[in-house]
Amino acid sequence: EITCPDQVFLDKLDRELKIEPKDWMPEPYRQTLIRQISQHAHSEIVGMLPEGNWITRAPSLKRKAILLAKVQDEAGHGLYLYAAAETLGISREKMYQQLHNGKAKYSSIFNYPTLSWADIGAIGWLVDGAAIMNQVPLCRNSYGPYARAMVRICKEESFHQRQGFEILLTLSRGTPQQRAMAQDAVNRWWWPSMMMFGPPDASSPHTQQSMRWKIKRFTNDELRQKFVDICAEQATILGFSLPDPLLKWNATTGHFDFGPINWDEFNQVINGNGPCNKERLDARRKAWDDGEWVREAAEAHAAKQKTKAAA
Ligand code: FAQ
Repeated sequence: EITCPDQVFLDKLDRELKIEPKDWMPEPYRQTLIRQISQHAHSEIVGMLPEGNWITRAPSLKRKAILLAKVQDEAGHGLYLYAAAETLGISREKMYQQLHNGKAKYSSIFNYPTLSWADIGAIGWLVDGAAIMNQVPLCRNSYGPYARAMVRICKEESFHQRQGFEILLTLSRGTPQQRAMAQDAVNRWWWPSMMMFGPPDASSPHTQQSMRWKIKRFTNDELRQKFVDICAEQATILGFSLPDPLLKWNATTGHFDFGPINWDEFNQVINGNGPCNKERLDARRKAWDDGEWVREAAEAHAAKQKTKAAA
């Protein structure tokens, strides 16, 4: 009996088995994964820049060591994810090229500036909080190498979220100036964090198919709602308000209602016109150019080793 490869593929999805690199898979499934995993990797790498901005100015040696470790974790996440994308047949050079020439996206959130130390707390609490909400279900996505990479990433991400919450809690118990600085950071990061989940389901071109392929387990709007519900409660513990006059508990739905999101701003940012898009891409391109001599030296060394081994 001959079974079609697409039947084997669909049967695996049905039975919650993982698709592995050497398995047959439909070309659009492969392309969707390459798109999503590479953009996710780029987000981790570009995401090092806004926080990197505060490493030299962290308020104590302990805060500096923690932030340094967090930013290094993000480099690691980028590397696991690039490695997972490579198993789908795309080279790392090609992915970097797509980032540098603006073809591949990275998360909109990293195009906003970090203006004060409190932004490091707000990023940890809200940006890492949103990242975890989106990434925990990705541990169960249907592509094996991506799902396995996400398990470790999520463990580290939850440490990141807690360190952000703790920075804000400390500031909330501080002087009036410190409380004001933290409230200002929360005000600026709230709406951009809501946009991290992507466009509303009704205007998301990829959600339906990705749900069918079990790449996505929840829709953008479902995850956004879970995020609002958790943050609304945590904000009370922190003693900060969220900048949304329409945020309100709804006993009928069992969720918090929230006000309209500025999708115009989101579209501007993902089309390259956010406050820091140019600065972020320039920094990545410069890092690539400055690293040229390292790549050349590594290749020369590898070639020499190969000649030696052959001799
Ligand atoms: N920014 O149809 P959909 C982190 C694009 S966390 C930019 O909904 P999809 C940790 C989307 O790519 C951040 N672009 O698409 C960290 C598509 O464009 P395309 C990274 C966005 O893929 C914390 C178009 O809009 N996390 O880095 C955004 O089904 C702190 C249509 O959208 C991930 O990448 C956006 N916010 O759903 C690091 C998670 N939203 O490709 C440092 C994995 C949408 O057709 C510091 N990715 N777009 O040109 C995903 O779960 C999904 O790709 C979504 C988008 C949910 C982001």
